[in-house]
Amino acid sequence: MARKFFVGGNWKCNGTTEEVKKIVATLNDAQVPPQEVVEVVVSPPFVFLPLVKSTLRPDFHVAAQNCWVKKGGAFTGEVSAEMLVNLGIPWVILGHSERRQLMGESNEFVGDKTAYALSKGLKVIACVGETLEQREAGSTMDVVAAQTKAIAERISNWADVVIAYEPVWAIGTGKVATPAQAQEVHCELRKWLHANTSPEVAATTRIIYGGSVNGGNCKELAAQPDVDGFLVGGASLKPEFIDIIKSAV
Ligand code: G2H
Repeated sequence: MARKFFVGGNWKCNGTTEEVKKIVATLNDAQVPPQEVVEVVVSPPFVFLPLVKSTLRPDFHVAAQNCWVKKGGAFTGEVSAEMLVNLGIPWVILGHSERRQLMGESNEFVGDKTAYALSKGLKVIACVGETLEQREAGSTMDVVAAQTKAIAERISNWADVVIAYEPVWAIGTGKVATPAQAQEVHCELRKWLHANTSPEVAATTRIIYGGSVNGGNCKELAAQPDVDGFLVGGASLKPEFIDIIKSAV
């Protein structure tokens, strides 16, 4: 089964109401390949989710950037999976390196969050990736495998998971992985899924690349056989996000 190209826009902690309306207007006006060819999901900060959901074109979808690890309650400042479902938000990004590094989210915590979000009916963009020190120490695949294993041990429904490989050294730095570097890790990750989940999961799970993707480098990355799309940060706030969506074809 062919894997449908997936392009996510992670707006991170950016935007005002006016800026969000402008980005949505640009997306709504864009001529892009049909949703049968490319799945587009944008992820604004929590506070803008209802606005974006209610104004965004219907062929694009919305993701939250995080959610709480279990049912809501006395967890000040958190947003639960149930709340996202209640708002009609279909996707959530979990385990982004900024949360792993800045908020201390462990592999196990990200695995628990992924399992809980899936159990509530959310689809998950699960992020993995190594730091520069880990890459230089030759442990890229060990790190990525351990992050993926913590998820694999807790879930069985891979149909609602997209894995985002985001090398930490490439995030927001302008230092994009080369197409060969991305392909190498994506291919190894797919082999890991084959050995540790099932051949079907390995063949069908989308593995997307994130880290300084822009309108200029997306085509070559998209041409790699195991790169099934992108998670885009900085460039998803700009009109060049449209060019990145178009790299699907
Ligand atoms: C990686 C990416 C989006 P950027 O974090 O998740 O951000 O494209 O700005 O490197």
